[in-house]
Amino acid sequence: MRRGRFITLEGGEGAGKSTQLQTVAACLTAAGIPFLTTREPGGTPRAEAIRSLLLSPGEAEPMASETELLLMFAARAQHVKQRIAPALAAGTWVLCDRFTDATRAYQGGGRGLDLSQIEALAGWVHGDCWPDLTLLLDVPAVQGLARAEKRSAKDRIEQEALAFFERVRAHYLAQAAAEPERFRVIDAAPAEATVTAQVTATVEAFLAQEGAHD
Ligand code: Z5A
Repeated sequence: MRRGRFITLEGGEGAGKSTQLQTVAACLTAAGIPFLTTREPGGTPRAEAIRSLLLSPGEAEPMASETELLLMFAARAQHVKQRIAPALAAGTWVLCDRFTDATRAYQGGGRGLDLSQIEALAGWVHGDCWPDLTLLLDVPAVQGLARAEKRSAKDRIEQEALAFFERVRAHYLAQAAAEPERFRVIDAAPAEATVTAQVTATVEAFLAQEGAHD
């Protein structure tokens, strides 16, 4: 049984990850590849409960950055063990909206937490279970925030200042530059149809590289 491939979508607020996840799904369906779609934080009932805790806004008690980091990894531990690793082992491809690169960008780049501690947690929680392909949807923070604001009320993290999201973006781009074999940077600023065309071409190239077409 050939292990499934693990594909993630990353990017700042309103970059279009949820929208483009459907594009990737359509490519896999057309190629006859069995896959599941999921998201982080979340992806299982317990991990979704942790997501609610992480994203529910304000209240009287602020959330410490360390608490936020550990909850992201608590949700991820559950998600990897219950859903991602079994699917990959069974030959099913996994298409996930965010993964540990988001922790590096938000808790490392955005919050300024120690990156070596994030790497240690990643090693403990998911070992060598890393994505095979990561699509980084890159959009200026101010443009992405405007899209997200139009769509829904702000969650706890979305209430951060613009400078936070600019640090997140810079960190994502640095990660992509450091791991060019895994990352593909997609210009997510143009209209949706243009972004969809870029994503389709990128996924098609990956499928060809993997010999994954029927
Ligand atoms: N987080 C973290 O801090 N650490 C971690 O380890 C993880 C996550 C895993 C929840 O993530 C939060 O958790 C998130 C990061 C943090 N922070 N916040 N804040 P999420 O992925 O569930 O939430 P999100 O980043 O806020 O996603 P989003 O705002 O839903 O963005 P999106 O999925 O990238 O965008 P979208 O829903 O596809 O599109 C947003 C709107 O723009 C929508 O109305 C679309 O129709 C529109 N859109 C999409 N593409 C375009 C184009 N090209 N042009 C114009 N309009 C467009």
